[in-house]
Amino acid sequence: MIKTTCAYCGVGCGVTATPRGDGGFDIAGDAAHPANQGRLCVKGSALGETIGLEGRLLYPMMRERGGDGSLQRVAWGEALDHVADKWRAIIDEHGPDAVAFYVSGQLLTEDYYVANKLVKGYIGSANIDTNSRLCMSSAVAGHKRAFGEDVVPVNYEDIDHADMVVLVGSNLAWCHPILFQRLTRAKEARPGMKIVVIDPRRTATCELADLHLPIKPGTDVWLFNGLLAYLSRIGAVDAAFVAAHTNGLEDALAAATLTPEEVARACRLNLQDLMEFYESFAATAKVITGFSMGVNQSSAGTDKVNSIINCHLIGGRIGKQGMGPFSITGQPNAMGGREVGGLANMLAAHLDLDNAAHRDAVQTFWESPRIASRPGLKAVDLFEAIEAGKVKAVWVIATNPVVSLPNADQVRRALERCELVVVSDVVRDTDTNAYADVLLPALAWGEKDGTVTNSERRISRQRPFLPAPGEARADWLILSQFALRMGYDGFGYSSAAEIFTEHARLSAFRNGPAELPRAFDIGALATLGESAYDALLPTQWPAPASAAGVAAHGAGHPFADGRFSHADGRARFVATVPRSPANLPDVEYPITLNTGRVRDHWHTMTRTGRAPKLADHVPESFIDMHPQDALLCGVKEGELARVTSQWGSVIARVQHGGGIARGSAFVPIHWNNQTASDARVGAVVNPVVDPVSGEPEFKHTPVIVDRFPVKWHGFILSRGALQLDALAYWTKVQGKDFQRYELAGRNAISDFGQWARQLLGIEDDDADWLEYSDRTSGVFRAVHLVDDRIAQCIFISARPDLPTRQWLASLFDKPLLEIADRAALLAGRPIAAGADTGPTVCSCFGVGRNTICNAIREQNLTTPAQITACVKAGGNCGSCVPELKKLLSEVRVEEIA
Ligand SMILES: Nc1nc2c(c(=O)[nH]1)N[C@H]1C(S)=C(S)[C@@H](COP(=O)(O)OP(=O)(O)OC[C@H]3O[C@@H](n4cnc5c(=O)[nH]c(N)nc54)[C@H](O)[C@@H]3O)O[C@H]1N2
Ligand SMILES: Nc1nc2c(c(=O)[nH]1)N[C@H]1C(S)=C(S)[C@@H](COP(=O)(O)OP(=O)(O)OC[C@H]3O[C@@H](n4cnc5c(=O)[nH]c(N)nc54)[C@H](O)[C@@H]3O)O[C@H]1N2
Ligand code: SF4
Ligand SMILES: [Mo]
Repeated sequence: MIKTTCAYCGVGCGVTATPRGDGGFDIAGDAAHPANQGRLCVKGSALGETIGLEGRLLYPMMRERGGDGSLQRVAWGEALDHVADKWRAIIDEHGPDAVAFYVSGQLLTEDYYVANKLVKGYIGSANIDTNSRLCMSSAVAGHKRAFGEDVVPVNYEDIDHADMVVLVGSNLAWCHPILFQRLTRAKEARPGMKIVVIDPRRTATCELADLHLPIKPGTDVWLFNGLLAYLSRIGAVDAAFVAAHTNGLEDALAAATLTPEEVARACRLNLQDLMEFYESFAATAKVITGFSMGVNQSSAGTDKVNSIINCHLIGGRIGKQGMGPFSITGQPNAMGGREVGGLANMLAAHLDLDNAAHRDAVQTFWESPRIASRPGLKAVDLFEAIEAGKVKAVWVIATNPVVSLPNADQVRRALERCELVVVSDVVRDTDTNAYADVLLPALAWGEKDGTVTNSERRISRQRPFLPAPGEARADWLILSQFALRMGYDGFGYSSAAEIFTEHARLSAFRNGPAELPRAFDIGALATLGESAYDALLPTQWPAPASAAGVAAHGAGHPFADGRFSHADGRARFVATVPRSPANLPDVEYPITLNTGRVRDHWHTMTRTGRAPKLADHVPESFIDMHPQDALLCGVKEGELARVTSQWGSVIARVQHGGGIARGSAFVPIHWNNQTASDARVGAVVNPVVDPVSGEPEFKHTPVIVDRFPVKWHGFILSRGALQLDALAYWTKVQGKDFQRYELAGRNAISDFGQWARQLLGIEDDDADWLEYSDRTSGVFRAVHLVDDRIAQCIFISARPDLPTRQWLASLFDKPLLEIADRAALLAGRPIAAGADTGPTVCSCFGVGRNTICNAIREQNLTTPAQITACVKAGGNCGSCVPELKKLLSEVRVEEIA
């Protein structure tokens, strides 16, 4: 059994991988890991389904020059020589700022450290930015302004002690499920604990809330300025703390003059609810304010962060048990990236680019020939500079910018134009890889070896339990081998441990009270040998080398003594003047598009997209909007809509989730050209960024929603993959033993049978093929059998009222199709009662909505635990429990009605 850390979110759960004997691994939660104590959410539980080699990038590839432009397999030496030659030539001719790296919070700390050392210390530019710019950069900037250093001053354990938890712009139930479960348990143990959710949508997280404030998008600064003013007015101030440990309260208050009435109006909130929030906050000492992308991803993101921190500083609610402003990080190593200075405006080890003493410290430590002296380009600016031809070579590592950046069609244009695009990835086909001149195969989760840091500053090991496949290499090794070809010394690493200890040494370098003091100090880990590194237990920083520091591992709170990292030791209140999102809806684009995540998918789906267990919860991209807005736009639930902004457009299926206010709509971020014909929502998103952090305003783009008229709707389940690009609309998910495609077309079909056989790639006239066709109603159903087993089936209808896919999916498991199944297939509905289980709610046990609702009705169930006892749903990872609660109340409402 190998202990490692989950590949996904910033909770950083410990995972065990136990070989099964059939080549597979059983993945379970690590009971000894402090982040999760043995629990895993649905994505973590399905990790075992994502480690197969199908679709993996296994060899270096280069685009053939002169030939047909396709990617051809090459040897590592040839690929790296080519990249180094071009890189050197471009630097020689145009200077070091003409090349750039765009990396990721999914790199291990060791990979990240090497990339930053290479760029900032050897190439001598700071043109290395990361997808954390899209994610955490506003939190980083807010922390630096307030504390003088990017430090998250909260531990998970604080949740167990808090009397109030405020979640701002965080869908914790879906995005950090294990933390959400911890919060749920804390609330169960102490029901008096108050939970407030501040989110324009009524998300699954709201199921746990005592109070949901459906804030008008983008107005959080008004809300927290109003809170600051209120706390000051009623005297809910820790005057001693403010006097001894902070600066700037007067200025912050001067910018926060609104009355609660004015705030309620600006934020479109009910005054009573607003006062309930303000009064509870004022009356509670132990408050945690957790915030995530609804705060960071805004053109006022940094101010949102500081307006929250201000409210903690005024009452001294920081640095002590059960309280503090808590930036909940997204990616598994968002925090490690910050430690190594992953952003274009940072240096390694929490040192600053724009400080000569800091630059000297880093350069001296590295013994490097150069050190970057001015910030590099931030992500959005970087891709603009590429399109403008100013940056001529870019190396993208562990991120998929053609999907995930705003104005994503611009990113495509930039990469098309760029002289040299190098991409290191683990899968062969992504929307970004399509633009690569050189593709380099990296080791994936389960193969790679190193460390990640989670949201509570805890460093954990990711350990390999699978052999390196094909010729894939560790990202740090690829970069080191490139560096050696560039003639740089300082990259002769032979293991991840060597890199980690160098990083740990740098964190302690000149890190004393009289030198360049910073809270980030892991000097205690600087002397780990290979075996101690291998055995490293999850360790929280600060972890300085001094005995006292070691003793304090994981126990303390940063800033517990009231000393912050600014030169004068004081925290800063920041005056935050409220301002509206940069692009507001208007007559042409009347609806505000909000984007974010769904429970069972991770980003661009390169990994979660492979797990059948994760496929059914949300099988297709959608646009969630208010029924009245839908009516005005002329679109109907279940039909397709085109969502268009000034920047681009996508197609999505209309849905009324019930949780969205008028004037807003929500589209998930996950679908892209690999999984759908036209669902890459990044193309729609405006490229406006926060002026301080450079983080894009992903949550706020004015759009118009129109009908996407089609003549027919349909779906296919097929054991083999199909090429459907000719259709107006398709989207696919991975089922167990089949691919599921949803389809729609704009052309009338004259001969269904012939058309369908062609679409499914059936050439054999004698194929075992059953079909039913009703031309007048536009209904067509057909099934293709091979050896009496179902191989493919296709269902078409003029309306989107197609039979349930869950029942058909179950037929793929059968060793042979019985007569009843064949009849049912052609009839388009299951013969057996209860076979239509409805859309999946519990992914672990594949339990559908109909099954759960029937059980609630028939057995009079009233709690999620009873549902679990009855139909298993919720009994494994618990990620669906908020949805079970919602179904319980829906059935209750139905019964009352
Ligand atoms: N299942 C799943 N989990 C994930 C990920 C994933 O892809 N899938 N990704 C991980 C990563 S990298 C990240 S960064 C995190 C993100 O985790 P979260 O930030 O929790 O997730 P999001 O869905 O991006 O956005 C959170 C909420 O912000 C709300 N919001 C939008 N505008 C505003 C506003 O103006 N004010 C306020 N207060 N709220 C607003 C949205 O309605 C949304 O519900 O999740 C991590 N965990
Ligand atoms: N509209 C909108 N856009 C958003 C957001 C939003 O809320 N709305 N959220 C933003 C946020 S917070 C984030 S974090 C980003 C995420 O966006 P991305 O980083 O673009 O998304 P991923 O799918 O995680 O991309 C990771 C890539 O790295 C590859 N990979 C995985 N492991 C490794 C490895 O070890 N080595 C290498 N070399 N490659 C690897 C994967 O196959 C995949 O292609 O999206 C951002 N974009
Ligand atoms: S909460 Fe889920 S996705 Fe996040 S680290 Fe834990 S198991 Fe992985
Ligand atoms: Mo993120």
